[in-house]
Amino acid sequence: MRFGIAAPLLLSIILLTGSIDTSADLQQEEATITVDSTNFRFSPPSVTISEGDTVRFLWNGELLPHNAVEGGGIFDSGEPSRNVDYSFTFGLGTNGTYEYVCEPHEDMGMIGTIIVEAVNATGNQTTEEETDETTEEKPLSAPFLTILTSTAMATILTRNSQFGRGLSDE
Ligand SMILES: [Cu+2]
Repeated sequence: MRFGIAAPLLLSIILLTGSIDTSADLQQEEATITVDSTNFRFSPPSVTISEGDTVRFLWNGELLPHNAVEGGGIFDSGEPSRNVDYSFTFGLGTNGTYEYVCEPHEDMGMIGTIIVEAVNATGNQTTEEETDETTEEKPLSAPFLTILTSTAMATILTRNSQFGRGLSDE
């Protein structure tokens, strides 16, 4: 009995986690940008990401204070600092090319580029289909139970009448 319940449960867990993993891969990737050993360059100087992805400016114990400020004001890591951990997520509809600078070192060429590519939101459709399949399976058990119950009732009724007839015959 336990196995009979455990098997479908395991299957649905595998299906669920499988779909979660796929959507996570599609929607959330992170590109980390640091400062290279010259102290005046972002590394990598150019990244290509997709809508929904995050850029993370991350450096620790740098010789000089840096920041990352997008030209159009889309993002701004704040005051230049030797230690920065600043993340920015590019939402849907933000596809395009973005240039950002390190304000204290812009003149030295500390400029970076982020290319955001458009994404078609197809990842959600598989999740909806899987939900439909699960709900479709449930109504099947109701008619089956009705048939089973009426068959049992008919058998009992037939036996009772036969037994009754048998009694009266003797
Ligand atoms: Cu800098």
